[in-house]
Amino acid sequence: MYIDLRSDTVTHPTPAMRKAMYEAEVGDDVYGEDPTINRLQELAAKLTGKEAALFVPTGTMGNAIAQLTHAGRGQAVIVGDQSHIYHYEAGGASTLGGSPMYVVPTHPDGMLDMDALRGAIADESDEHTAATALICLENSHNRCGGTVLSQEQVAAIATLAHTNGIAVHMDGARIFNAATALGIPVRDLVRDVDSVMFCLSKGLSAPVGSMLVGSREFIRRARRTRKLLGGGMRQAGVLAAAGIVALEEMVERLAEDHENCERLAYGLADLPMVSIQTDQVVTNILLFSLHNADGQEYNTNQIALFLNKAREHGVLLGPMGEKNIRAVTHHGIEAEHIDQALAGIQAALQEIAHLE
Ligand code: TLP
Repeated sequence: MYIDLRSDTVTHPTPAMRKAMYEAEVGDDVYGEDPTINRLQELAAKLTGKEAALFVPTGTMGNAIAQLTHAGRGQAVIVGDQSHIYHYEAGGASTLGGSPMYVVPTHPDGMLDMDALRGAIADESDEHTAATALICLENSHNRCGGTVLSQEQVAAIATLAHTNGIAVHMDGARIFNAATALGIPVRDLVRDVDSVMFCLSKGLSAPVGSMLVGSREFIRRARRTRKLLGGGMRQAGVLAAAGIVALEEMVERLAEDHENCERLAYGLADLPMVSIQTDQVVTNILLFSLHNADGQEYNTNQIALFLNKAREHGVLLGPMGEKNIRAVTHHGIEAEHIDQALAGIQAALQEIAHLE
């Protein structure tokens, strides 16, 4: 059996979720008549302190709905150069919505560069530029290694945006991880943004689904955008039932994933050939890179070789960007699995060092 650290998306529904799914009361959600979906949406709105919520099939669709709803055709969306929205969502805002994406640098902690952000904001006055309608943030930040933006950092961006009449959307796929790491309620962390997408199907272990939250008026319009994208589901209460269990039972245990991730980070830091910034590891994601005895960093091909070796030793990891390897802890991964994973990674490293 593999120790699968490729992502927290690999988690399976818990027995409590399967039971809730089996027993779920359902109705046609396009008519707004699925009582289980309605309950999940109310719960999501309450937890995030927003007026309303919408159940959507995936995080990618949730982010696309937000961008298309906030920004009309020809209106610009500003995103970070390391963001999931920019790298891994097939350019949704631009390809589907006709919104140009303006890309600003991301700092190692996941924060957008404020000077670049100020420079990227455009208004209607110049006919050459697309006026900015939306700024997107990510918290926790995937490609930065699960780093967390504080409430103050979010507020700084939101103030700049709102002063300029621009909305803010947070890709909070792992917002409960971020809030857990900060030790504050999610609603405080998302207080200043206009909309948030968060995933039920990552660390929270539901099989499917994400939530989009915001004002009542925003969610009313987002429902139409969801329809446009083909995301209006019918008796999806069977899925929402697992989402309710995810929010009620799976949030508190995220701290365990963070402890295990830290344990992995310190174990990796002790291995020769591994470069890792342990102080950057604050949630359930870590990044590391590899170098040979001369200190030369491994390239993409060498990393692919290592990932295969690690697999042979029972550990599944994934590449992230050109030179990083990502590990993600999640439900089902216990401290003893971390120790086994470290042994497997060490063995894989020894074997590739011999190949050089
Ligand atoms: N991330 C996946 C991969 O796509 C990389 C993962 O394994 O981490 N926002 C963020 C920050 C994400 O990390 C992800 C998924 C999404 C959005 C998209 O969610 P889904 O997969 O539900 O479309």
